[in-house]
Amino acid sequence: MKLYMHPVATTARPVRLFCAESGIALDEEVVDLMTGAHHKEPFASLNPSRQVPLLVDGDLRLTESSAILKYLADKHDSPAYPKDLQKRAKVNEMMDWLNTGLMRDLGYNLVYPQLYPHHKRRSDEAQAGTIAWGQDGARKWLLLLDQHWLGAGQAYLCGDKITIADYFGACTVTLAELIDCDSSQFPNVSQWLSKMKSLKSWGSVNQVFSTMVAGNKGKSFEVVNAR
Ligand SMILES: N[C@@H](CCC(=O)N[C@@H](CS)C(=O)NCC(=O)O)C(=O)O
Repeated sequence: MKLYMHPVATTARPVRLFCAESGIALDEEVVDLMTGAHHKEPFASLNPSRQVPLLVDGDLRLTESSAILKYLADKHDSPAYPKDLQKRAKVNEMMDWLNTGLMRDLGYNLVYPQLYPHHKRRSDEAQAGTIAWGQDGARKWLLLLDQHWLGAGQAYLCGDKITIADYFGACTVTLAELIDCDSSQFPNVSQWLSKMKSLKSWGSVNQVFSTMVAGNKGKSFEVVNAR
């Protein structure tokens, strides 16, 4: 199995983390997003959406990090994607919530427009409006994550056991670190993230990401504030 990825990519990190933690062997190939390798052949034909991650398993070509996690968990019979219909539905719910809510506002409207030139809006007014929208949305989703999803005192997003939603969610939430956000203002999120960061593979999988976080510390960003 081959995973086309970039080590900083929010959508590739959960797949790599889950595989590392589960002992799933992956042949990894870096697609250098910084030099535009995803717009060039051979990658552009392999994934016409020109995004990572892409998993190739025999004749199967699979995009979408959420779908890749579910496929790999099923293929390897992982307890991190429960077979029980209702437990599985809750994991799916959580992953959709993260992907369509938090990721949209935190990633596409707040972090990416501030970090990546091709996500920057065309005018200062559009840029400021996008960022303000992202700040409001990200605050709303992070408060919900803190007080609703994790607020019941459970250890992980879907109960007392780690699931693929946690791998997915931890990599989405830590995106905020790239713009120097302080997660301690969301205490339940912070506690859960500490658990995720204590996984034995967290450090190695997130090495390049952590270097980028450290390099952005102290720079001036519009951040998320709980109030
Ligand atoms: N919905 C997709 C999104 C994939 C995605 O946004 N990938 C980013 C990296 S995190 C990418 O490849 N971006 C290329 C670009 O911005 O040009 C997934 O979850 O896999």
